[in-house]
Order: sequence, then structure tokens, then C-alpha cells
Amino acid sequence: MLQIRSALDSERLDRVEHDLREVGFHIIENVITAEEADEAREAIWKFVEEDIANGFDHSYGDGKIRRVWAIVGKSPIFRGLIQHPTVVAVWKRMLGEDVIASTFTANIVGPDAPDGGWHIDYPYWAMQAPFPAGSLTGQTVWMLDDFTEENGATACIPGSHKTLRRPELGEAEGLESSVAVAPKGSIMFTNGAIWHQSRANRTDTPRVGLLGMYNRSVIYPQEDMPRQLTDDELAGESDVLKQLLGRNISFRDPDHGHNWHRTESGFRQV
Ligand SMILES: O=C(O)CCC(=O)C(=O)O
Ligand SMILES: [Fe+2]
Repeated sequence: MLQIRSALDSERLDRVEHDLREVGFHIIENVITAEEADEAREAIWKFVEEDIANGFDHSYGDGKIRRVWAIVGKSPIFRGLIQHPTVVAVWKRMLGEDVIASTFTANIVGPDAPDGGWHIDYPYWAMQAPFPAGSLTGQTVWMLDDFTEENGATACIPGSHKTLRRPELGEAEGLESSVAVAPKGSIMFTNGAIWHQSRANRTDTPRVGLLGMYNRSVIYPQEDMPRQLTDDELAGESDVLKQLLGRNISFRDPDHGHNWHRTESGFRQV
């Protein structure tokens, strides 16, 4: 089981915030132990096998990069990681106390995979530029393998989030990038607007990462987070997890919300 050792002290949190605003990313090493990373990695491989058996296999990048969706409902390990205090502290600071999760998936960059392509993350890729300044969303890259120069680590272009737009085709190629090299169990936080990609994997071993995105609470999540756990499954879970899954947004609650709902007999306000 996941051992929570320490959350961040306020000095480190200040540094993370500074880097996310000014540089666009920040790495914290060894947030979980190598053994915990191994356990999570093994669980992901089980899901891959299940996805293949069920016909839900999602791959791209010449079929060599593989995605596992909706992992939070699939194992208590990921219910723990999505609400890890270090992660929640960072995103509460950047995105508000009422932050929600937007998507939590695994991304597996297999042997000989090409680079993933320079991009920005949701909701920016769904938005017209210029993007609003200030953070709408942030990415959490959990490294379940050592990330190296050779095995498909994530690369970012420092400062590119400040352009408040997506890269033009080919534009990022000539720019200096920074590769997230760190031991398994580490996290890279990124500003969701930064230009980034997974690099090509030139080794014979898959590189497994988890991607946890967090949004300001008014932004519709990328995955259907509220329904990843049933009411029964969620009953014994923490308030933080309920919040992250968007189960505590009172104005959206169909029974107690303040917005208008369509019913058989017209619209009503509840
Ligand atoms: O797995 C990675 O290194 C990054 C992938 C990524 O940026 C994404 O899927 O949005
Ligand atoms: Fe991305």
C-alpha cells in the first residue's frame, strides 16, 4: 500500500509555483518509492491486457504508444495517487482550493516508438488562442520507470506557455527543449499550456508514465470523472477524492443546484 511520507513545505510549494508560472514545469524526485512505482506499473500492465482482451486497446504513434483510460476506478493504487497530498497541494495552489481532476490515464511509450508530437494539453487544445493568462489546468507526469534521454521521457520547451497559443506545425522542432530525466517514483508538474511531447523511445523496454490532469473547477473535465466510481464505491472514500471527481460541485448537483434543468414538462429551477 501507498505510504504517504510528507507533503510539501511552503518554501518548496513557492518554488513549484514560481517554476510553473515562469518556466512551465517542475520535477520532484522520489515522491513514491521505487517499490510503489513497480506496484503501480504492474497494475497498469494488467489493465493493458484487459483492454486488449476487451477490444478497448488504444494505441497511437505507429501502434507503439499505448493509453489506458479511466484508471481511478480500476485499482485502489490509483485512487491513492490521484489524491496524493503533494499533488493536491500543488494544484490547489495553482488552480484554487476547489480544484478538480480532469483525466487520469497511463501512457506507455513502447520500444521504437516515435516522438508523440508537440502539443498543449486540454482544455487549451480545445480553445482558440490567445489563451487567457493564468493557469486553467496542470499536468502531473508520474514516472513509473526511470525516465532517461533514450527511453521516451517527456520533453518541454521552457517558457512556451507564455505564448498563450499552440505551436505551429514544425515550430517547436528548432527550439531548445528540456527532457524530464528522473528516477522512477518522481513527478513532473507542468503548466497545461506548455509545448511538450513524449520523446522517441530508443530502448527495448517500454516506458510507463501516468498522466494526471487537474482543472479549475468550472472547466468541464476531459474524461467523465464523476462517473468513474459509483456512489457505493465512493461512499467510504475521502472528501478530497469526492471533490477531485467533481462530486462536490453544488451548483451542478441536479437536486440541489442553482441552474435550470430540463424536465418532461419544461424547464425548472431547483
Ligand atoms: O507520456 C508523456 O510523456 C506525455 C504524453 C502527453 O503529453 C499527453 O498525452 O498529453
Ligand atoms: Fe500532453
